[in-house]
Amino acid sequence: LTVEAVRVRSRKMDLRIPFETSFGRFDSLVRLYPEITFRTEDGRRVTGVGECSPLSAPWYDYECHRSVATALGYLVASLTGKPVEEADGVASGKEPPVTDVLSFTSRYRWIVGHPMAKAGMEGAYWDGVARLRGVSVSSLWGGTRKAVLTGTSVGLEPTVEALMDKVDRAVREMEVVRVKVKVKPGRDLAYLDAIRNRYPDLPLQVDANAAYDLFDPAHLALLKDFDRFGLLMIEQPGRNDDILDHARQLAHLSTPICLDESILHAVHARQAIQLWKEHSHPSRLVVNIKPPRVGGYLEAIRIARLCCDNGVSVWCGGMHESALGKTANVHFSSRDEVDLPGDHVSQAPYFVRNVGSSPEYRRGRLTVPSGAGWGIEDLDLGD
Ligand code: OSB
Ligand code: MG
Repeated sequence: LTVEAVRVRSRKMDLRIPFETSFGRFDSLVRLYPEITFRTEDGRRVTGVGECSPLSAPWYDYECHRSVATALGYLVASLTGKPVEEADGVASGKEPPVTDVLSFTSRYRWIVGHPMAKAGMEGAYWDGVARLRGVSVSSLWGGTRKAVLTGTSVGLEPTVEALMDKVDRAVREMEVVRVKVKVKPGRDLAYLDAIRNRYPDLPLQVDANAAYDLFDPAHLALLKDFDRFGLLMIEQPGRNDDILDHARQLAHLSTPICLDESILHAVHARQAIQLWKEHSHPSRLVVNIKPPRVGGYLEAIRIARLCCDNGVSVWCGGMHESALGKTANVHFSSRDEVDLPGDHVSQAPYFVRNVGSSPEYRRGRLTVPSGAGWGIEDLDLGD
């Protein structure tokens, strides 16, 4: 199998409704799509496409669409014209096809960081290999689920009424199986009170995107107060680069802590599990696995297995991917370690114009596409 050509297309995509989190508010995003043309020994050609889904400025982490474009330049140069090992053997059961993809990713392993650029490129590899075999990426990865559960992520709103409007829609119209709301200090307790008053039993969780200071007594008191809302988890309350203090400073909370920004690879996951064993309990740790954040799908699968083996729940978060990236997340979520609902759908279809259809959605469940590759029949990336 040879990488014959790689090209990258990018599209600026307008969001239907602006999204606000503790780090900022945005109404459009640039998505980059690496496309690889592979040639087989017997002269067959197949193409695969992946998606890079950074934000437009380094809000969430250091990556943004400009840094991804720069990193992709190095990735393309490292891959072009080079042979990669022919994949031998489809994943069976729980085993991801590790050896096959390693010969591909090893070409660009020298590049430090830039996980979102790498994840998009690796996505193109998986799509291509799955197409070559005429199977879905989910089956290549050993996915077992035919459908995956989904919740939605509701952004910050300036008033309680505006937030309740969004929550009402998520529960009554979309019928998602759980709701996640963004929080930050001062925009938390009153909002959660309102949601719980109307929906006492709704599976509910919050995401702070690092907005709380784990050494500020007032912030710690707020987080402790969240316990009375019976939340599924508090996602990333503290700073990105501090797993240790998430474990130590929040051990007295009964609400599980979910790490998003803090987990960039399996080593971080192993360290988090170790710290929760020492200071708390693994059942009070949750990991939000985003393939873009961890540099690709193989690393995502590694983290999922590690967590599962240690009694840590995992789910698949989102980066406001377009239909391609979301579909890739759905394929990943079909593995049985992924035991909690993901952030796969939004209030209005995210983008004014998307690049293809999303997986079939009904009442909180998305069907895992069964066609070859990602299985998106009407994908249209333009030129
Ligand atoms: O922290 O999970 C996050 C969106 C962009 C960047 C970070 C996050 C999010 C979301 C929405 O919460 C996820 C989605 O609906 O794609
Ligand atoms: Mg998050």
